[in-house]
Amino acid sequence: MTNTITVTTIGLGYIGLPTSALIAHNGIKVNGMDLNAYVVETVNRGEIHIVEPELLTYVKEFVDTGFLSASTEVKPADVFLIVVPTPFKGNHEPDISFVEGAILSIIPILKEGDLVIIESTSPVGTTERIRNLIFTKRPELTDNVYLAYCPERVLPGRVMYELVNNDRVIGGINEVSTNKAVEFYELFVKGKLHRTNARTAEMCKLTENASRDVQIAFANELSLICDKAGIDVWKLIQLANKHPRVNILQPGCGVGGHCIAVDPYFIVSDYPRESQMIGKARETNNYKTFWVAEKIQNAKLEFRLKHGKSPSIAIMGLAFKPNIDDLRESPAKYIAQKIMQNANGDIIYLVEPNINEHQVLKLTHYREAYENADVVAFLVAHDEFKSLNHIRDKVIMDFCGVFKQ
Ligand code: SAJ
Repeated sequence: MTNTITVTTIGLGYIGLPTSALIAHNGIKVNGMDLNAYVVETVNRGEIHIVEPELLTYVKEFVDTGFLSASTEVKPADVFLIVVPTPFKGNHEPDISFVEGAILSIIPILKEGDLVIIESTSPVGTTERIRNLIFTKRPELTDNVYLAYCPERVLPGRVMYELVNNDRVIGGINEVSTNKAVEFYELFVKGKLHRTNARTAEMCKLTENASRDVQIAFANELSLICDKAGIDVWKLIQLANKHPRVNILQPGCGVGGHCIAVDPYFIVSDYPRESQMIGKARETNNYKTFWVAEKIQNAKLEFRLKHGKSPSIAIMGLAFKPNIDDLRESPAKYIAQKIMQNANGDIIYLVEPNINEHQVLKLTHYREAYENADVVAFLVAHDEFKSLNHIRDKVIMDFCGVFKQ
């Protein structure tokens, strides 16, 4: 495959825009399509609508040089990359309507020899369904259009580096499709490209995140056991991990984000009988969030019994994981909301050092909240919190290992 090909990306979000910018950086003309006119206008001005280090520099440079452009309509191209969200409906069933919508929009402009790649996280069998959809609507293209699944696996905050350097798993609907997709990724990926079939590639993405979910659930389950048994879970895990073949992850206040707490349901909803452990891990990690909220409520009641007044409470951390500002799907934010709902006029300090100002939530500086509150609940192990000294006369609830040795 040569750099004279053109690419259309559908979806200019957290993955679609960085991927488009990177492809443009390799001298390939890319048009990104997004239904959101604001996103399209922003990109065409050489600006970005998401927070991701280095991305702005790429977008600005390649919009200026004409290699990257955006539009609200799909443009004909040689390669189509589908990078739209796959949320779930009620009942935790995957919703692939955005992927189907994207495919329906390109079917009329597909031509012989085109390559279509789905990157969106998808339930097993999606690529085969998409193949049937394309070849039913355009039977003359049967076996003349190539189709493959290639999941992204980048970590927000490191996207521009990981898009280039991570290994990729690529599975076509047939061998020739796999090979065409590999040739395409070779143009901009330095990591290894691993060939497989579409079903395995789809399951691989789900497996990666389900595996992490199960491992975190194990750590969270240990934290519940240790709380009852009077054992310091952080010390326990540290000691158990001294075994050369044991590597336990860290407990926290639940699992958040848009991937690990979502993707396992894509397996459970299609294979409910078989996926007992994967389903249970989801339950355990969700339960941990409820448990933390209950613990804080109980600490509040105990304080009231002991001191005859309600405590002020500091909620330390709102993001879904340490050292980021992303509050979406955050267990800590859910816990904060629960505590606020039951506040009855009590003072609650909300702390998130990675956010200066929030439109709805009133935030307090972490040092001020820590010094003033009677009960301090650490929900996210942000670096800032690690510099605080343990104060004896406070009720300190460390749910994320800020003070672990
Ligand atoms: N967490 C713990 N304990 C741990 C590690 C994480 O409680 O020991 C919690 C975090 O606090 C957070 C959640 O898990 O709430 C998820 O955080 P994460 O850093 O594990 O993952 P994400 O959601 O930011 O990104 C994941 C990554 N997948 C894996 O590590 C297997 C990333 O590579 C994927 O690209 C991304 O999901 C995705 O898009 O699927």
